[in-house]
Amino acid sequence: MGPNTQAATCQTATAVLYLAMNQASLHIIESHTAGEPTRVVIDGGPDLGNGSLAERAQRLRDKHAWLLGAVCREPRGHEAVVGALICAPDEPDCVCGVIFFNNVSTLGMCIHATIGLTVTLAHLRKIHPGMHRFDTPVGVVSAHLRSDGSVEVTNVPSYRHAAAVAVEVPGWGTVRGDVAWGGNWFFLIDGQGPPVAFEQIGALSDFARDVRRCLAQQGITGKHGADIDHIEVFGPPANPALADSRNFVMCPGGAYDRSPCGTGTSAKLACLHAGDKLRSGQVWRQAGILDTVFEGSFEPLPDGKIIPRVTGRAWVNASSTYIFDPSDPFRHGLA
Ligand code: PYC
Repeated sequence: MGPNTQAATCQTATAVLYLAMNQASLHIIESHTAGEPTRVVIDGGPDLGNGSLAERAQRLRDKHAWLLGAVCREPRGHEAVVGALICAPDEPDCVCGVIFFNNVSTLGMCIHATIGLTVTLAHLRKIHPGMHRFDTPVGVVSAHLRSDGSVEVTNVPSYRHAAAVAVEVPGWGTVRGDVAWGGNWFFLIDGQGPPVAFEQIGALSDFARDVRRCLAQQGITGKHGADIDHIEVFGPPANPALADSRNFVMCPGGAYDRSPCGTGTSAKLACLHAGDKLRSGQVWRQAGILDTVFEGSFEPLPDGKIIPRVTGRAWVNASSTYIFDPSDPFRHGLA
């Protein structure tokens, strides 16, 4: 047997051994959108059956929560990662259905991950520049992949639910914010709390977690008692020539959004519209805590809601096969 044949036999034996040890494997394409990571599950994810995307998201939470830990928790992942599980759409004319998830639960919508999903599908040559519809648990969204690589996402109808709501936060006193829907529930605070600056991430995180806890304790919710699980704090931009505002967004799993948060930008657009501070078609440049920028604009609806459009860019940066060794106690992530 020559050295090449020996090496090939050894590789086959290793592959057979891994197959015997593995419960399953996942194929993931990774990207980041303005600094915020997305991991799209291309192959090997759980079969969630039929029904609406909202029903299937419930099934993911109830029966297949291991996926959240495997993708979005240490030692393989980390808490800033958002996962995207591709599935069959329930609505017509969609490229696919998608369920977004983080380290603790599923998300209604996620714009940075929709941009990540779009460039991922383009990287795989499944889609080309043009308009593409995706079915999500909160409704159909569309993504316009432009030939320069940027992606404009048209989000679900968004609206301000309540303005200048007061919440008592120990150490901070009365904090006022708007409650708005942008595909997730947000509490938007302007000009209170620590300065919105990169060096203040620790203090901003503590402040945002305190606000979220106090909102829940004081019974302040979104529509129909929905949990307000994203806190968004606004301050002036570092460079007014490049952005209109800078935000800090605390996500439900305790990680801050590295991007300007597309659903948070949608909620902001809804509040600007409700306060008569931005006209239809006017562009709002929302910087995030890393000073990367999403551009937003909106179309008003007769009922006072808006259809937000948010544009950003994502870059594919890895393709991975996850291995699930049954003897690995952390193959599904740290608890
Ligand atoms: O871009 O919509 C967004 C988002 C939500 C949570 C993290 N990013």
